[in-house]
Amino acid sequence: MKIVIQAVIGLGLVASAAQAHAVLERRQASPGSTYRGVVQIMHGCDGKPTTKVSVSIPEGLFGAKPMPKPGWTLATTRGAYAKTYTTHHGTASEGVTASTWSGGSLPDDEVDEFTFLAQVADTFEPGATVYVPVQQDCTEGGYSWSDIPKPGQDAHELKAAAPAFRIVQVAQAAPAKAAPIKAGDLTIETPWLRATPNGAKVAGGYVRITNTGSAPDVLTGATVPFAKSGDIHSMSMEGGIMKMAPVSGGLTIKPGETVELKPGGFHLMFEDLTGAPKAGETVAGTLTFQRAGTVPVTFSVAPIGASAPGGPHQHQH
Ligand SMILES: [Cu+2]
Repeated sequence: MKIVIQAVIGLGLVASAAQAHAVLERRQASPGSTYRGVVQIMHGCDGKPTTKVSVSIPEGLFGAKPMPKPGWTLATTRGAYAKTYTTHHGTASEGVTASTWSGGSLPDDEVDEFTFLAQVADTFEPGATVYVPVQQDCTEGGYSWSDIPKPGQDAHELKAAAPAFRIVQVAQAAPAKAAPIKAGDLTIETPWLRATPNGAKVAGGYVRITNTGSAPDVLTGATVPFAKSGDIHSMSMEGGIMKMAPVSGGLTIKPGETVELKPGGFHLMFEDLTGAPKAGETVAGTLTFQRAGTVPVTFSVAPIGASAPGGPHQHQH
């Protein structure tokens, strides 16, 4: 009997030693995206509360910004990157390389999160693992969650594995941005649709229209082969509920104005669907204007629920 009890206790010790106290909540990011690094501290040190958490930002994550936490003092370390990264607004060759939250007290039986945002270099290969070492200090003792597996080694064998996430490729939502279409005084850019599940009754369409002329024009409707009708809808919050309504008389685009139809705002509403657009396809359709007439456009199809035509890789400016 005694032997059995000892064996059970022994197993318990092994299990707790292999259990990481510091983990990243988000396990995936795609090259070129913004990663939200949420370091979760799951336990203290041998029952003692955590008083300091230091996160190292590895090479390849640039433009890092830590999030302050009430009750904790935030300090950052800046340094040069090994490489220079291209951003939307220039290049980045240095930045935050570590951030430390200290002065708080996180009891052993509570959990908390320490967050940073960083750009993921677009040079990462899908399948790569990015390790984010974390130093955890308590009122007594501490842990250095910084072990990185050698090639062929299983991360589970490590005593104090560094929190990590994987680089994954996002399904390329849409083909390369099509050239803007000119129709009289109008410039029509990035017509796109959201893919719909089979059996869906409606599909949303989006587009950006600029009026470079001196007279207003009005978008009155749209067509695609798989829908019996295409109208303009508005979306607005009413008493905390999102409501859609047809825009009577169409959507006016004043001289010099750019109107963007986008998720959560004005949109094309295709109804009575006879087919379902699939992500990655293109769909030939038309937009109808009072002055510019009927303009052929090609809608690209983004995944179900996408908020932008190019998926998370594309930034809206
Ligand atoms: Cu609608």
